Amino acid sequence: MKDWLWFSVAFWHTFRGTGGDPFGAPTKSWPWEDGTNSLAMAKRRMKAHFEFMEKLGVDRWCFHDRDIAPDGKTLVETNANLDEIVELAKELQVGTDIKPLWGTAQLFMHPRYMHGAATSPEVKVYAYAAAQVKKALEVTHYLGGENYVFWGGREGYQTLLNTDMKRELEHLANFLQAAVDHKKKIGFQGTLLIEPKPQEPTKHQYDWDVATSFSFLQKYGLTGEFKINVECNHATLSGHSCHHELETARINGLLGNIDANTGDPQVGWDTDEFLTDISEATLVMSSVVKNGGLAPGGFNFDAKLRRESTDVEDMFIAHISGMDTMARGLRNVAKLIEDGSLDELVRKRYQSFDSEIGAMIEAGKGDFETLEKKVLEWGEPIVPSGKQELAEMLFQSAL
Ligand code: XLS
Ligand code: NI
Ligand code: NI
Repeated sequence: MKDWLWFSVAFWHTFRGTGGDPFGAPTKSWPWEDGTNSLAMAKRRMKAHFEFMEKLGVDRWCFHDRDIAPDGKTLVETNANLDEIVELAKELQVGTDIKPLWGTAQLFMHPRYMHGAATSPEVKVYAYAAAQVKKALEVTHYLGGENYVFWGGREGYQTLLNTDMKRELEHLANFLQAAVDHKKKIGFQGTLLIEPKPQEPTKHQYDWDVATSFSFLQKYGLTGEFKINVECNHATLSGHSCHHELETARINGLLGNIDANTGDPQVGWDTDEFLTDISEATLVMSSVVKNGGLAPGGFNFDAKLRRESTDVEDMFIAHISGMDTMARGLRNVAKLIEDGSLDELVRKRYQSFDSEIGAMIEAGKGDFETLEKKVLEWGEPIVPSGKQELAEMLFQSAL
């Protein structure tokens, strides 16, 4: 199980989540917090984070540059703060197997990014974002991180009336290409990942879903340099199931990482809940197994405690429950594979394409004239049952 399930703690939710929401004040008061955003506090928090990971037995973590260290007054000061915390994290990693699953730059919180980062109409903001990603790539590399994620947050628009979509997409593509170049320059071997999300906070984001992101990568010649980080809650927001997004990524050779969380279909917001649904986890794990695993990616718990969960113990319960759910999903997939009935049902459903004509079509040689002749010879096709209820029954009985 350990080979299949690489778990990661998301620093921003677990150590910077306050329990606040648009209508309510923060609810958490962790014993190590002093209510400031000082460098000393950032250090104490990082130590608490490592203690948490060690107690939990998880050896991967994910972070944004700005969650782990406070902003300074200038970029120089901000980078110096970051260096201090990264140095501490590096020391805390010594003698453990702990390292980042991925790092990323937070390009959405600061007011300078109100129009976007790489898609901002302001060239100075584009440059600032570049400088920030440069540094974030370097520290991820320094900490032995295995991947680097791009999730823009504000790379989209509220209305096209004031937006030049073509220019923004081209800027974004150039930005990502420059990130690839810098990655190679510093010798970072990790995978670069794009994390699709349809909207929120902007009305429309350019990386709407896996298929949209894939066509963007293709159009700008970036395939081969990027994989996809599928977040289940983002799938919900784009009107897809997580399974659909995972399969779309997988069959295109793009499945690199999973932000293992879940949303609420009745809330319509990235609620980032821990995934505890065994059926959902089984579908997720079936894609992972078909993908031959995710390495060097894994499962990042991009999930937060509910506002009402305020005990330190709840941090443990949430992560343990998230891990157990994925593990049970994996077990169920093993059961389904060993039983073989579901695979057999799918195989049978397409077996007419194993015929001579079917093979011809699959080889791209099914010309319309030949097929018309066949129809005249065969007559009206007799179409067999799709066996959907049987498929659902086989799936459910493995849970
Ligand atoms: C937000 C995203 C974010 C990314 C990292 O919705 O999920 O948390 O994973 O920037
Ligand atoms: Ni995410
Ligand atoms: Ni999200």
